[in-house]
Amino acid sequence: MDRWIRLVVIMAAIFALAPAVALGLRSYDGQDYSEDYNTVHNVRICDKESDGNGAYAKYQRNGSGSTDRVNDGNGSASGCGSTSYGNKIYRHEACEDIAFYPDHCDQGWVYP
Ligand SMILES: [Ca+2]
Ligand SMILES: [Ca+2]
Repeated sequence: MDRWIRLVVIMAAIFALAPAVALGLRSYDGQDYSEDYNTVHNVRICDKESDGNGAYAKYQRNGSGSTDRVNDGNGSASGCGSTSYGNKIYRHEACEDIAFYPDHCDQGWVYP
């Protein structure tokens, strides 16, 4: 196949996938991730590593200058920690709490 046609096909496939990605934007810290849901009104934090470091998400809501935090209360056991419903989430990021060291946030802020 001509390489330009191949490129167009690949680009079309990427655009076709875009709406599904926009439903919940994730910020990863290793395998742990924060994710918005409920049309960007909530954030969940999912601890996916049995590393003893508690995963949490930092987030800000539209109309609020403050940064809040939600923990995955049961660590890497199944189930995620979630915020309550509120103003739309402006940005969020997944981090983990590391004893005696600065906390760790791989990917940084995402803006749903
Ligand atoms: Ca972790
Ligand atoms: Ca959990």
